[in-house]
Amino acid sequence: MRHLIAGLALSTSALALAGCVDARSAQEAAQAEPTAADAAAFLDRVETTYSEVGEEAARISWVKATNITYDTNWLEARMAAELTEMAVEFANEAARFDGLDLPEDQKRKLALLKQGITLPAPTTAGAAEELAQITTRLDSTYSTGTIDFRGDTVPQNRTEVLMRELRDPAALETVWTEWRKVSKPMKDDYVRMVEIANAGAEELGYDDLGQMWRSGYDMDPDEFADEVDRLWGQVKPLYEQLHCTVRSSLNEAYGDEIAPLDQPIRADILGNMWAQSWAALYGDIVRPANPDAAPVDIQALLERAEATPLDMVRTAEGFFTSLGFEPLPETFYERSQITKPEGREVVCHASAWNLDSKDDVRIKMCTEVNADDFVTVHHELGHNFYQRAYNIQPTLFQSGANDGFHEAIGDMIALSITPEYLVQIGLLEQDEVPAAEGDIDLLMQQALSKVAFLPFGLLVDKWRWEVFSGELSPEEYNSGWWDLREEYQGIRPPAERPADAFDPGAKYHVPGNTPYMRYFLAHILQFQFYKAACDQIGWEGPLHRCSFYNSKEVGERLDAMLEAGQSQPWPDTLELFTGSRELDASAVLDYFEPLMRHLEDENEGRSCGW
Ligand code: X8Z
Ligand code: ZN
Repeated sequence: MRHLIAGLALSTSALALAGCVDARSAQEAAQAEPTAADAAAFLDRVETTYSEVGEEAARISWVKATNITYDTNWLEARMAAELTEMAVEFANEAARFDGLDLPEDQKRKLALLKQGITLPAPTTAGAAEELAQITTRLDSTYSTGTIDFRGDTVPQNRTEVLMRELRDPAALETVWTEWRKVSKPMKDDYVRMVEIANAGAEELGYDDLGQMWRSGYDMDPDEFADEVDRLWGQVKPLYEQLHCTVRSSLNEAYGDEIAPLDQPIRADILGNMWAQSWAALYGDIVRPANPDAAPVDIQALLERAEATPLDMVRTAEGFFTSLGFEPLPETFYERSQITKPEGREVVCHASAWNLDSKDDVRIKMCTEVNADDFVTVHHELGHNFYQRAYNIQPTLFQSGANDGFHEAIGDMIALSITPEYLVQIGLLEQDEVPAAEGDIDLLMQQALSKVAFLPFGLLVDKWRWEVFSGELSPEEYNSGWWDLREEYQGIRPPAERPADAFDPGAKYHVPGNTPYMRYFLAHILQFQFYKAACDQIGWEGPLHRCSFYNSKEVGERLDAMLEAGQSQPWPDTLELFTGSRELDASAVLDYFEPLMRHLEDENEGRSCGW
């Protein structure tokens, strides 16, 4: 799911038309001092153009993402180039109205035009085209990448399953290392891409692209950088406790050679290709504290119910409709890609789409029946319900309050997947609900996914910010990446990395150019939203036991937050739903409070840290 402006496309004919009109009016307008009426007319023209071309852009991207071929790559690259040129032209034109006394909504739209481009190109001839060819190539290289493993050719999405399920360190190291061979050839393209996009950002008045990305949060970009550090400071003690206990469990499972107690953890033994979620360790490596009251195994429940991927999506939709949201249109089910199709290359990384800014919403996933994907279908539908809610806004306000909000909605819903909720939807029997003594295990399971993610969510863009600012030279891209991985996550590669490796490229969002700080924010915000929803229903028990399934009151307030889209600064929207104007990780700490106490006890006497 891309940002509106970054995702818009243009057909040749539409471009010719828009280009003609743009050129003439820009010349005319440039001759006179712009007035408020000129600004209003300009914004009308931009919004009309974007809403017309947006649908075609989205359809081209959809066709490419669900069928990667030479031709669909070609079409997407051309579309992306045209769109970048157009967005840059609009951004430059928007600057002409700086200093005019305009209504708030118009000022906001003009500001959004200036900072809403993910990868700007400079106006130099050919730059947008070169940039688009590079980004299309990077994206396809990732999605069509395969590894050789035990005599098989394994596609990208199956490598993730191997990392989750294998327990032989040598095999894990092979899969992990092989997958990073796919990103090695991306390096030169990435270096060139950074040069072009930085030049584009500078033309638009930013120091570099990182500063431009940080400027999308209704606050000073430097303050935003401080803000994420402040949030990290709030949750870091919890992460350190989790790290300590998991390292100790790994040491018991694998011994001192593979998992020594005085070093960062080997990145390939954490159950995930990027060590961003450690949930796969729960059970056999991170053992239940109370085996008699162990938490429910979602995958086993889904299998017992013979649930298909489609059933999983319908269940997630059911949560939203229980809050009072309209059901998804039939076209959602006709047109979505729910499972990986045979016989063609697709982008498996999950995404949610808004094709026409009306009701043609879809997801694109390669869903498998497991607990991770059960959460991911909720995540993706969160995007779709957000998109549908803000379609009432003018085109330039059709986006999340900030990108962290967009990523947090479905996850906030998924936090409500409690044992009691599973009983309500018939996946679990009442007498199977684990006793309260099992809560530590339930929280451990959640922490392995949500708390383990936090430093990863933070560091991906810390790395990109350093790359964009030039603090890291191309020769230092990989070592700089591992410095951050060690500093924040406390992990290390299984063996020394080759000098020419480009390990950040092995994570989808780097070749895909999706900013990543949104996920860090979302991992804080989802708990803030969830706690607010639980307060709204008057929940008084432990936070992690709360489910707001069926609450029309929560639904109404959620809808109000979603409908606002990007029409006002995000603190206003946050206040609408939570009563607070600040990002705050204390809901994370509240949620995990019993686990934190348990971990502190368990880790007593251990030497934690790295
Ligand atoms: O990319 C995603 C979503 C699509 S927006 C599946 N996520 C991040 C990731 O997979 O790295 C969700 C959590 C973090
Ligand atoms: Zn998402």
